[in-house]
Amino acid sequence: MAEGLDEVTISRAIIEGYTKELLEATEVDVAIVGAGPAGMTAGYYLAKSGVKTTLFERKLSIGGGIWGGGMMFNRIVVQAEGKEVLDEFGITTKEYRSGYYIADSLETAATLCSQAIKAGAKIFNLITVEDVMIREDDKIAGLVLNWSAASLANIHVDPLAIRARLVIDATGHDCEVWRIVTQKIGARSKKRISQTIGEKPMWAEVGEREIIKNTREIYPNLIVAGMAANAAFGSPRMGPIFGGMLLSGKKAAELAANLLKKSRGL
Ligand code: 48F
Repeated sequence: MAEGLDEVTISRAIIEGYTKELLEATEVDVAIVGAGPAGMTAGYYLAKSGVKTTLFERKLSIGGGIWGGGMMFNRIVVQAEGKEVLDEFGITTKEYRSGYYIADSLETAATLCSQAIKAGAKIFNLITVEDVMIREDDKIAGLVLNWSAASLANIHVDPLAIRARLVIDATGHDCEVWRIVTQKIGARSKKRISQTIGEKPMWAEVGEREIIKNTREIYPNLIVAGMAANAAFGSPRMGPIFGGMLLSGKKAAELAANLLKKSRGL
């Protein structure tokens, strides 16, 4: 048992450890907004392939909509393709019927997070992305961040900014990053911007199919993934089937890795 434990030393360890990582996060290859299933899956695959990747999550807990499963029954369902991604993470699945697999939502959220971090992705919780930086040629160049708690301060607290070569909007049903882009620069942009449409009513089969094609670079240097992709392109929500979220995160990572390679002339 250690003796003479000193609270100030503990505090310094936390402050130094955290700020070192936050400083590292001011220049990244890929910044992912939202640590739900799509964001964490994208973060895992990108970090695994050696891309410097950071996730910003507004809430205290990561995981987004996974924890609650379906109507707070903490189980999720995936189809065969989604199961392959869960297998890659080592998450247990049980076959329910042919083509339907059940997983524990707590194991899923915890393992996606743990594997993304072990692969090298950094996750910052309690930080809200409140704006984007746009530079030459109307391209996304970074993110504008604030402590989520700043909104409780009842005064304007100015944010800080980080540079990112690519941004992935994995903010779920509200597709917040894309919404910011359409609202703030839509009319003024040299690029053609379609307005955010919002998701259509629940239709699992169509939603799961369309999410893959909707996962794409929606604006220069901005990829939409997960439910944000379906909300941005007006496709259906799909309820507690999660394969699409995992596959969308995986596709976003592949797209991002290819775009980075292209921009480096590889
Ligand atoms: O909502 P969320 O889980 O999105 P997802 O990864 O998965 C959707 C499913 O959970 C479910 C579904 C399955 O069929 O439809 O809903 O697409 O995770 C999004 C995360 O982004 C965070 C939010 O707190 C959540 O954890 N987030 C949202 N806006 C911001 C943000 C923001 N502006 N800054 C930081 N984090």
